[in-house]
Order: sequence, then C-alpha cells, then structure tokens
Amino acid sequence: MDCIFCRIAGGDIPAEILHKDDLVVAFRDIAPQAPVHILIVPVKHFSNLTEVNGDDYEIIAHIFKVAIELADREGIAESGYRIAVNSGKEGGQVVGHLHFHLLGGRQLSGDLG
Ligand code: D5M
Repeated sequence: MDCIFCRIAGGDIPAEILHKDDLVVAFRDIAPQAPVHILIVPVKHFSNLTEVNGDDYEIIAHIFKVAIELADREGIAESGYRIAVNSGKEGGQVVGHLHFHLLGGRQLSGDLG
C-alpha cells in the first residue's frame, strides 16, 4: 500500500522522529500550524477513526499516553495544548492514515471549524 505515514513508520521516508515504539510513531508535522505541531500515528494502518475497534482501542489509549509525555517533553504541558483528530472527508482529513495532531506553544483559537 502506498501510504506516506506507513512509509514514515517503516523508516522509508525521512521525518523528525520524536518517539517510536511497537505501536506508535511520533514526528514533527511538515507544515506546522503552531510552534509545537507533532503527529502521533499508529504503526498499524487505519484509514481513519472509524476503522478502529476491538483490541485496537488499546492503541488509541497508548497514543494519548505518548501525546501527554511529548507535551511534557516539549514544555507545553503547563501552558496548554490541543490534541486533534480529523477523521474522514468532512472531518478535514487529508492524509489517509489515522493520525493525532499535538498542537501547542501559542494561544490556539477556540474555533473548531
Ligand atoms: O493532516 C495531515 C497532516 O500531515 C498535515 O498537517 C501535514 C502533515 N504531513 C503530510 N505529509 C507529511 C510528512 N511527509 N511529514 C510530516 N508531516 C506531513 P490532516 O489531519 O490529514 O489534515
């Protein structure tokens, strides 16, 4: 499957990797919307949130754990941050491999779209 985030997770495409384990990989977004903009991505390919079920919810819990740890490491835990998922076309998803945005380092708008 020609999936850009599968290729990043597999090490075939370069990215600024901040965390990698058996379940997830986290790397800086190529077009940052904030001073801190990290993508946390399951290694297993899900097209979007709708495809997640059963035992795979454990991966989602792990993604939040990694996001919280990264927020701390990036120095935005106290000032605040946002974790966002765009799922599906009307959700604004562009890359067809589930990913969680971790955004912070500036005052984020209250406008969720
Ligand atoms: O967000 C998709 C996000 O993926 C968007 O913020 C750009 C980012 N992106 C796309 N290609 C790359 C690579 N190669 N490295 C890092 N970041 C990338 P969405 O939620 O689908 O709208």
